[in-house]
Amino acid sequence: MDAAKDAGQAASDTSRAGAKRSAGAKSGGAAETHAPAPNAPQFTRDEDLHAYHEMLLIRRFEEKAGQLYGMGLIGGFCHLYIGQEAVVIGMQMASVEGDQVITGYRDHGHMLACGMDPKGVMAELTGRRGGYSRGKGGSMHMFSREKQFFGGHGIVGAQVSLGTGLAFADAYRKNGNVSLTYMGDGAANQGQVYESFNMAQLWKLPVVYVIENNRYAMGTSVARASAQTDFSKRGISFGIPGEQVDGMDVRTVREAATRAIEHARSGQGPYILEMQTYRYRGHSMSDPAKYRTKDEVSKMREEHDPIEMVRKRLIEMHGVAEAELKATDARVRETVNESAEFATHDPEPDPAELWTDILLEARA
Ligand SMILES: Cc1ncc(C[n+]2csc(CCOP(=O)(O)OP(=O)(O)O)c2C)c(N)n1
Ligand SMILES: [Mg+2]
Repeated sequence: MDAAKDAGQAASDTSRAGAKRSAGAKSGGAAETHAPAPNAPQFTRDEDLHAYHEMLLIRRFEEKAGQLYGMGLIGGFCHLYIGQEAVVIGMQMASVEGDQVITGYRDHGHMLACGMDPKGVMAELTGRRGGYSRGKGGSMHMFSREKQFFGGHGIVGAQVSLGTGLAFADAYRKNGNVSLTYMGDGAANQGQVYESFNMAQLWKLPVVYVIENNRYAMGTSVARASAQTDFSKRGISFGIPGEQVDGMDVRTVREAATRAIEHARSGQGPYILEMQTYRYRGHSMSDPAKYRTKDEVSKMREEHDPIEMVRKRLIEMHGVAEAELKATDARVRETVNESAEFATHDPEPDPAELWTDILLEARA
């Protein structure tokens, strides 16, 4: 991938602060997450600039998607990733080309992080021909074999068995790739997750299970829905190692991801990373948000925003001028505006396309 990514891998074997191993980890209630990592590993200037750009692209893209939805230009469901950007960017900074990504329906950030074209993603949201699924899939159903992104899945937990299958294929083909299989805290209570854990450990499959614990599954808090709220322990009965990670700090994410991916790639089997994160927006665009206080949300935004943390570091530690960061923001906004422009002017699919892409003819 790019230079910053390579640099990121080289600099990854620093301290292990910020990640709590499951063996010694306290049972994590929602309230005790997000203490800033005391000795977080440091990023170089280039790594921080890279992380800043990548997270900002997701943030601005999602803000624009929210606007287009409000204008009635996006139909169906739309789940925004705002607040969780450090998770997917930190993971991608530790992965290499060929590693696969699969996730649920809160997926636009993962697509952008994999390098998919913002125009194609936005045009899929608005249901246009130039969208990744030719305008017929929408927010939850986009894929890119070229970028090794395998969706986009609306059935909670369904992607976990598929991601395990990707890892099975990697092991079978001995291609050295790792499957990065994401799920939410709610999905982590699904039965098929544990069938997948069992097979993955039994066959030592190269898969990293990333549990994005944003504290809620729709309107239900982790504490109300989960008997074991420390998700890093969910693999214990199978002997799968796990860690709780500050998922708001891209540095701790990248560090834990490096360790987990190395474990999986070297043939030692699956690894679980519980990313303690937070979503700022509602579950989907139609969420009355009565299950949490406004104070809770603003406290997270003000004290733990993943992008603001990097911005501050760039200015205070790396001596980057504010003007340079503003210029980055302007470039990102331009990219996003171009994608929105395309997504609102590209034609809709021809009605005859209703009958195409439904069944795949088997190859002889
Ligand atoms: C099998 C199944 N059950 C229920 C639903 C309805 N549903 C959609 S999203 C969701 C909550 C999942 O929350 P979580 O896994 O924490 O992911 P998050 O939305 O927080 O990213 C539920 C119950 C579904 N889509 N599929
Ligand atoms: Mg959740």
